[in-house]
Amino acid sequence: MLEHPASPQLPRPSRRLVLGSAAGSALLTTAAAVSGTRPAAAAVNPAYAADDAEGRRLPSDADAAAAIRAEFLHGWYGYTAKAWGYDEVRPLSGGHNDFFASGHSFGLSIVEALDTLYLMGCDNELTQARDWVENNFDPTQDVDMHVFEAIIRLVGGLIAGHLTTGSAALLSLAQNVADRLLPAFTSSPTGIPYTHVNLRTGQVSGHEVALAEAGTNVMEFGVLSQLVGDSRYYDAAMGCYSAVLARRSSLDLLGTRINVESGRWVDHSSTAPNPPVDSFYEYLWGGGRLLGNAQLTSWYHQLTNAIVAHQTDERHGRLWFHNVDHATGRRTGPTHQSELAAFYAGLLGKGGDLGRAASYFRSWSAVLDRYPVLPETIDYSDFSIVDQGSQLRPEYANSAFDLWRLTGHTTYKSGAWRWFQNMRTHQRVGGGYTVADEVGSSSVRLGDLTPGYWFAENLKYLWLIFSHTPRFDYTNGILSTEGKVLAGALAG
Ligand code: DMJ
Repeated sequence: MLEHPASPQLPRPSRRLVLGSAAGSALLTTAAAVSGTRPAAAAVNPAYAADDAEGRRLPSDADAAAAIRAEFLHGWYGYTAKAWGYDEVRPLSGGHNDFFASGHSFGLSIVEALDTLYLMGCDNELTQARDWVENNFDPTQDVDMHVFEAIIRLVGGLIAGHLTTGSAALLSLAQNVADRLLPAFTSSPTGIPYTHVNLRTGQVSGHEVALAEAGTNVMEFGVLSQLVGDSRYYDAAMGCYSAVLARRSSLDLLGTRINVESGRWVDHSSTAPNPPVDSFYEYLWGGGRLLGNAQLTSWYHQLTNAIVAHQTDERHGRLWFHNVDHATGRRTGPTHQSELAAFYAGLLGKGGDLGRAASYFRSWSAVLDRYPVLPETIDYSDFSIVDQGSQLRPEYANSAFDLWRLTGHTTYKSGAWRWFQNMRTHQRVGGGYTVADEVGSSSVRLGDLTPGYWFAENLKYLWLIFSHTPRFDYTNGILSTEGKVLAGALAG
């Protein structure tokens, strides 16, 4: 059983630049005090234009980047025209959606877009977005807030906004939200957070939490602790990880859902890398690298070795992961894989297993061969669709970016471009981009929502692959699970 590190060292930023930016503000770079290996920067050739390994023609990087930026702005203007100040736009009807709680808005899409606008050099749009957040974002609303979503989207978005604009007000808002979320951790007997906390009253609720919801916070809270010089956020996150790791099985596997008061597993299956446990593992690696925390890195490798040993499932030469009972290693559940698990190719690569990373990426590329866009859930035994929606998700592009950055291989650039073209062909509408309600073999039936994460993730990964922007440190830059740049924003 692992102990909580007695008094975790609060890591400090190793580099902090204050530079003028085109947006008329200062810019801070928090390069991590990183120990351990760094991925090599991918080979950069801005004039690249070639056939990929499958013989598909790629545009030049400059042409691809211009197309990607244009599509981001198409979505952005769709949101600003119809839903400005609301959480999310419904691009077909022109309506809007409250993401966190009905009747309450946090301008989620604006917060999600801040650092993307910066990286893409959309400086006028960034000024407008920053002004809205500084003057209108209200963290005091009487809302039972989903702690996980609030941390990755709002705290992370505000921090990334601060790091790319230098706005002290954005950092102050990030701390304000984090302070209101802290009771979820501090009133828990185990240190594993409740799922919800009321932003106004601090009242907590939701005592059975999924792993990703419990442990996707150390990157945002660690950086926040560094920036404001207050270790409470980092300590809360580390307390949760220690409590969860102490409950791993003798096989080094974790369950899926845990009671935060009793500390007992309520769902004993290890469902990695699927939701709702996915980003728990991502943050062990990401927190280790961003914060120079060797304990997190060690836990990442320990748990990943167990997942690989007990859950890999090779079918028709393709790599997948099946669920097992975390205590016995016995197989549970059907051969289903969520699209959200596609992020795991990139994580495996970042963790050093480039062979399995490439293999798992190929598995998802094969699904993309079959369908116009990736369905939410498939049965990997025959590629049939289990959940026919497609929520405009970024995970395949996330892995393409990670693996391109690690290896420079054209196959990842090519995969990203194909994925972009498919999204543009099938999910673009006059008012932006939208989810699909049903994916068929050659067509999709559209829904009516641009999820907030689309502004944070989908086109950011693509832009970083093709643009070679000087505003991002390709060697040391680190993104959160929500695509927020938490280290490596550079003056443009
Ligand atoms: C995003 O909110 C984050 O990437 C999260 O970790 C899970 N996936 C969604 C988008 O699909």
